[in-house]
Amino acid sequence: MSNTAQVRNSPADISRRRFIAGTGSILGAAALTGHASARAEAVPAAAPIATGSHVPVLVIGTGYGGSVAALRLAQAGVDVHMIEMGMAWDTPGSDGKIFCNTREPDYRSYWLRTRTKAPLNYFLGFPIDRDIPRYTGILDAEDFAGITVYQGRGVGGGSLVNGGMAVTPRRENFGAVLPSVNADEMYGTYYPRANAELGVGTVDPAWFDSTACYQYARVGRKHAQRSGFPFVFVPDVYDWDYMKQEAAGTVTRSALAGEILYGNNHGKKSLQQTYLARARSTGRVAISPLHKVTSVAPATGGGYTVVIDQISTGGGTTATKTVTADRVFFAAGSVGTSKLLVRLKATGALPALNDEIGRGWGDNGNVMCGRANHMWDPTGALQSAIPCCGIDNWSAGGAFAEVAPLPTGIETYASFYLSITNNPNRARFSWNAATGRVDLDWQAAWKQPSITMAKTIFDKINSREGTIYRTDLFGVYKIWGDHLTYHPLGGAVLNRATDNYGRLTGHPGLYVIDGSLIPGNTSVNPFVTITALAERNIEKIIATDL
Ligand code: FAE
Repeated sequence: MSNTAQVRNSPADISRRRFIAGTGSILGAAALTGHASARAEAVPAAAPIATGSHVPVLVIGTGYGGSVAALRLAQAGVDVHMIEMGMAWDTPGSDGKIFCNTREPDYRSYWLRTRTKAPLNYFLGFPIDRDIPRYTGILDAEDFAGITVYQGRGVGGGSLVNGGMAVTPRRENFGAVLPSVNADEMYGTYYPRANAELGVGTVDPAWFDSTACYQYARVGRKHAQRSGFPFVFVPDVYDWDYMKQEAAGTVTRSALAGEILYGNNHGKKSLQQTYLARARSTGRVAISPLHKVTSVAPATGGGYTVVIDQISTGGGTTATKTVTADRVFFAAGSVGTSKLLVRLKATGALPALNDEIGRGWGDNGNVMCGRANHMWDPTGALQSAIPCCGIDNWSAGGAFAEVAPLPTGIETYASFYLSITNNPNRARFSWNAATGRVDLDWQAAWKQPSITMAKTIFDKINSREGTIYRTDLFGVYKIWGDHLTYHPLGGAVLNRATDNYGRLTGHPGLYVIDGSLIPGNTSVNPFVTITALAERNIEKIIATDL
């Protein structure tokens, strides 16, 4: 039930109505004037893989797991070829920029869609999606029956589109995150290694207290603390010194210009700047963008035959290549790896995979909501798109809420949150022979536990502050953003579908090394755990298998 009816004449309601009157026309106009930008063809990176070639190691995907594997294997003297279905994202478009802005999504924004599918798809009750040319854009909004799963597409995977929030789970929660993994090793060695390689840092608290661009976060802190919730700063891979210069007006703005979801042109240390740069500098790592793996099967004489479609920026197949590899690492992300393995098992290409393949998938309990503040609590027209803090109510209420930005460029009086919750529901991927697709049996109603957990925070804050939920951000009178996840996890769970280091059962030389190893929830944002687990597993694999 919404609080709106109970507090209809509250100051918050008045401030909201004034805000709507003042800004509705601006946003309405923005929503209605969507236009299609000219297309820019991608320039492929040097030497894409050739049909008939043989490689010692082939890595499917260039996100966190794949990048860790490539760097460490190359440092151990092994040649690696990485196959990436998305673009290289190293060439500016006609506007001189590699990535487009959240306020003006163009052909670069979405993966093979003709209309944007913004996670926050309404404002003031108006839909804000717009038509775009179909193109191999950076953000995939992949629809399953009960949920839309957002994923990064391109060299760098999710690091290209994510908020960079680099969070190590609290140690007391780790046993539930990865039950078969030694916590001492993770917290003593692999989490520190991952954080160092990713370039993780925390906002300067003194600057946080004074800068206009985090007023929204300070309002979030005030409200959390007044309701008795622990407030925490959250580390990030964004370059905090660069952000200070953005605020001072001495460099080109990125986080302070609303860039995030469709890529950051400056400031963000994506995998292209960290693991992948170091991997490439070994001279042993090659990457083929706009190449999609469609099959992996045992080759006669040992190793694996890998079939790869080369695709155009319109999504069509321009060539089909067959290569062989001694070893193959599945690093296509939770959804990508699960879909491949489920199909390859069901169609007989990898018959010895076990029945755990496709199981144990979770959404990391993601749910979003907004609150309408009083007029004396403005959240600021200038908002850094990089979140830097959260409300930790995990142990008491099962929710960890990021204080998230709404970087619209205008004052909204809104507080916005992405909550990670301890949702127990797990879904399964399965092969649908009739459609030739892999289905996921997640049900929309399975988000209810997440809403209940998030409400342990926001009902209390609303009650304390005399405020209400926003109802205009996810539809017409809809409070909860419960139709999506940014954090797919599971589908090839560690120590079930694989051994305790990611080796797939039944097929020696095949490994999983991405978010599909994690059984559905990390209690915080997942990429540091994905990276640290990959560091742990590849160390063991190099020591014992190669
Ligand atoms: P991922 O990074 O998804 O990489 C997989 C790669 O494989 C992709 O580049 C795919 O294009 C590619 N691929 C897939 N199938 C194929 C195929 N058949 N052939 C060739 N290539 C293929 O996997 N996490 C955080 O910790 N903090 C955040 O602040 C945060 N914010 C997020 C915001 C958004 C909008 C999104 C979408 C995600 C966010 N995440 C965040 C989640 C995080 O990015 C995600 O957990 C990791 O990227 C997953 O890493 P993987 O290595 O599993």
